[in-house]
Amino acid sequence: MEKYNFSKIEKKWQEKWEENKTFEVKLDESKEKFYVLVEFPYPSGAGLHVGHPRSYTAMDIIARKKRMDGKNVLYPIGYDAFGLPTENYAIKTGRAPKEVTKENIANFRRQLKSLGFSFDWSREIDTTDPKYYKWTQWIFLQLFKNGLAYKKSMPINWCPSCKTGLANEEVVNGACERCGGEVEKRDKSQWMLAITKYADKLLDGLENVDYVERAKTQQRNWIGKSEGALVKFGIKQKGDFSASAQDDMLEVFTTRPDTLFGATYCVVSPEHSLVEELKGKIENFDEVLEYIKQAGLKSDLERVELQKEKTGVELKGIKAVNPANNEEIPVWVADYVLATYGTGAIMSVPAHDQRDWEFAGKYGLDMVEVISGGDILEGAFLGEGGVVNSDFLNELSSKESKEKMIAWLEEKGLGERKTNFKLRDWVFSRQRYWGEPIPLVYCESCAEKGDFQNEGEKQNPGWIMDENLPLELPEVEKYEPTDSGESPLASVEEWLKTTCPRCGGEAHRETDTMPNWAGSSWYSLRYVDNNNDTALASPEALKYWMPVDWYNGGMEHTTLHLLYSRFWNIFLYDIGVVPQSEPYQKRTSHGMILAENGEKMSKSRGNVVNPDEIVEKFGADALRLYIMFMGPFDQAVVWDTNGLKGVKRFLDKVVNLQEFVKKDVKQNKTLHKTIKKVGEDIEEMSFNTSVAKMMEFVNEITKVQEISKEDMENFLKILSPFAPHLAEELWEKLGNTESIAYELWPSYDENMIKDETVKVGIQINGKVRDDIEVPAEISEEEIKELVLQREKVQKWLEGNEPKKVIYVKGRLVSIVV
Ligand code: ANZ
Ligand code: ZN
Repeated sequence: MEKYNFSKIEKKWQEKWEENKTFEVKLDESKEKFYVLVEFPYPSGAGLHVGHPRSYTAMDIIARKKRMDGKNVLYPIGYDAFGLPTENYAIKTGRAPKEVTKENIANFRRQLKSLGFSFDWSREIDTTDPKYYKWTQWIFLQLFKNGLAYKKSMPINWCPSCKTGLANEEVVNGACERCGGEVEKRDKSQWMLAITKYADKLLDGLENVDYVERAKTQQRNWIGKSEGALVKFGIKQKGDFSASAQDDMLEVFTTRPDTLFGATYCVVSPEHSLVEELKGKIENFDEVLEYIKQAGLKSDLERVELQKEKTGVELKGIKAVNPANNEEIPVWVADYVLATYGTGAIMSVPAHDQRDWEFAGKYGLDMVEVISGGDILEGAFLGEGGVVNSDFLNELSSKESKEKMIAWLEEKGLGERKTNFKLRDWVFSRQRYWGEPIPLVYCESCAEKGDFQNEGEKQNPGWIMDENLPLELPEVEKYEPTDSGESPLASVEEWLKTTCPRCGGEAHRETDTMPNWAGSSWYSLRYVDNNNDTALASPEALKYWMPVDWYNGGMEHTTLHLLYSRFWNIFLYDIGVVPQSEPYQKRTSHGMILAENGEKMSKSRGNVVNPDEIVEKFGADALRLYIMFMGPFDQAVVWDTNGLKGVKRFLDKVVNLQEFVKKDVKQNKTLHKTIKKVGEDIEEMSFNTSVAKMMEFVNEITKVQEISKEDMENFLKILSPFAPHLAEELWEKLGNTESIAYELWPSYDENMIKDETVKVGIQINGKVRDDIEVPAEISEEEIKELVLQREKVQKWLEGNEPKKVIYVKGRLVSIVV
């Protein structure tokens, strides 16, 4: 039977919180601030997904707990609303993305409110609101001014079905992340952001923040700093020793200059310019060309896959000269060498590199051991060891010989020290409608005049900033990109044609828009002062609220969103706009919620659980509790609607506790333990164990049927972050008139949590022979083990196993020998 009308209660408290602005916060220097952040949702037409509340509930619990610790807590929410799904929907239905977004946001807002999150609703943001993207555009202009935005024609990932360029990160196993279609390469002039200039700062900054280790590791790997050297190999053509032929050089990047004497051949990537340059000299050019064609069909990922069998073709008629020993070695083209990394060419050291070892084995190429300690007939030796077969490096350690080789190369002009990064610059153009317009115009006459006023203009002759922001998206008739791949903005004549802000002459606007990642790269800054029209946020607000104290989000955002937003923040710090270089002090991550069959929840699989139904049937408190109780927060968990019944029963029992509130009841020890455990568990995000502990407590009170008012109140306080509606309701029923949300978190008494001990007698064959002092709550197993180990007992056993051991709780252990 229904114990309480949760729908009514939940609605009542949601309205009260809204009316009383319970969770709105102001800058207050007298109080310590705490900024809790969750990744704002993309307001899709499908509405909230049951995965959203996992992060939002967890962080709501933390926000509520921190409020009860006396902190001034900022817990904001907003919408990351530009992007493809809405745009694709607009194309299908002919409706304006702006309208669709408005509706979707309204639906998300309703759903979020129905879950009782303690967001400061006065700070809501929407990345598609011109008042917001005015500042996204402003930040872009600062990047441009400072020489961090440049236009470049380059092969981009092109999705023929979405008709748009994609960032590397949006290509998953050669397929478009959005539509799953195959991705091609296409040359396109793109705006790029020079995030690579911030590679070192992005790495160094990780030292000073508290991120889950796997997030740090993923960022480090993504940035991929490698220290090594560039080495120049001379190129010779068969029978041609003329001076010009000797000028050809092949430059390689290696992290192992110490192994140069072991380089027995070189490999260039299929896209390397050397092939074209030596066209006339390569004897098997047709074969090489065919190989290159085949390689072009593979994705980078397929090409570097370690398990895959390596293929290649020798460039016949060409030799490289190893600068260390002047030996002539073959040159190959192979697709396991990528054009986009290092110099697109390598020196191969089969004795000490696994890929080279396999390749050399397959094609019968030479192998020279230069680091001792392994067996190169068995496999490449990757370990450390003494240098051998290497002339002036012999006997040195790997580390010493690296340094010595670099010094030698630099002295002879044959190479230099070089640090490489895997990180690539960020493709910042999309040929789409539903994004922030890039506020630049192209002016032919300014390009010719060459009167450049900042780094951006210097790097991009003719491109002039339009500082009259926001530059609003114009209305268009059709939202599809043009067939040539231009953004639909290219067909809006009156918008496209404009005057140059510098010289007043004829100019045209950039028609590309910004990628979806733009708006989310600085949103944590906007929340602190979301209505500011003269700055992205005031210096005072930034100084008080930033950095975010605790940011929780998905692991899938570690290398994209998290890195991009750190980049923007560090940049804004460098130009004096924000007071801290790192935006997020702490970063944690939740595991996914899987569908009942263990699969990922997705619209296409039709297995998404809609929180609306759950709230209607079980209530928001039950949903919140269930999501927190499902399993360890950082791990994937499987949804089970039946599990909700259990937490619902628990809530019913909590309602019943009211009847057991009596005068003159002693303080409950389990409550003190529960207060301690729940408080500590929240800090550790161990929400499931704290719910379990509260359940244990409630079961105990249900059994003994008595609880003091003070204990009941304290219990409601620790329950309130998890089940805030019910906690408020019962709190009010106890006669309180203020919200429970700002009550101080209860303290526990050390003396009350100490385990009591009892003296237990030990009987052997019916006679008491010994006794032992143990914690009162010791388990049967534990006490039996302790007793059997005792010297006196061992003597009686005389090495035999006891026939029987019986434990009478708290009194006696009886052993029959
Ligand atoms: C010779 C060598 C000897 C190498 C050895 C390794 C071990 P990371 O650490 O990822 O930076 N390499 C360089 N450019 C490449 C490219 N475009 N495509 C594929 N492989 C490339 O790796 C650097 C190493 O990867 C370089 O050092 C080079 O092989 C290879 F015992 O040079 B090494
Ligand atoms: Zn001009």
